[in-house]
Amino acid sequence: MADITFYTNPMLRAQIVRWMLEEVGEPYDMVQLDYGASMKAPDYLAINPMGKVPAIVHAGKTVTEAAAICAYLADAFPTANLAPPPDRRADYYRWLFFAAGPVEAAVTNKALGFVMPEGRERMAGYGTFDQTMDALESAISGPAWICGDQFTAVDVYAGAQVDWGLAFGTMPSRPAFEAYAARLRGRPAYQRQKELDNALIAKMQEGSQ
Ligand SMILES: N[C@@H](CCC(=O)N[C@@H](CS)C(=O)NCC(=O)O)C(=O)O
Repeated sequence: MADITFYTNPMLRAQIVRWMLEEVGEPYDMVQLDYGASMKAPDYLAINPMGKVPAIVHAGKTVTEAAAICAYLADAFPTANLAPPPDRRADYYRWLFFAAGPVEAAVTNKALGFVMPEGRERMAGYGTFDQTMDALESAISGPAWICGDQFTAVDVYAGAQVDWGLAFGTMPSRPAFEAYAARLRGRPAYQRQKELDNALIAKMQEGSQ
């Protein structure tokens, strides 16, 4: 039995954590849940009271929230080199929290058709969708990664949002987003994640026919 248990359904946000686990390179056990019964069953609600995936249990500790899991794994396995040293984490924290808060809210609200009441942008942490996209673009426009030359957990989390946003048309196709996504898609861990999750999705779809 591995030290990490990964709770997933391969369709959506849990893919972010699978990618992070593949970047870390430690063994993990996987528990696949369905959106109906098992994700809302008492056993799993004891792990994540939201009844949502992803979650991990590592060495007896539970972590939920994809961004928190990415940051946690980077710290728990420092030899993977997926977090900057503590005194050089300004960009790392800044954009990790920006992606988990404003970006997530702006993209979800837009995809769901929520229209900001006129003049209420100041009340929303993300201001407007366009402002949020402009700020995100400023973070990912360098030649390499958000923290400079070092690829880190923030590239997995924010990067997954850009990758999915472009794939599903929920983010604008700007040249900087496309170039960043192309760099991410070249990573072996990204490719392993896609292979593993796509195989699970194909199996689920076979089962439902
Ligand atoms: N804020 C959570 C969101 C997790 C989330 O919304 N997961 C969705 C899948 S993408 C889910 O499990 N939905 C099932 C449900 O709500 O029943 C995170 O970032 O981990």
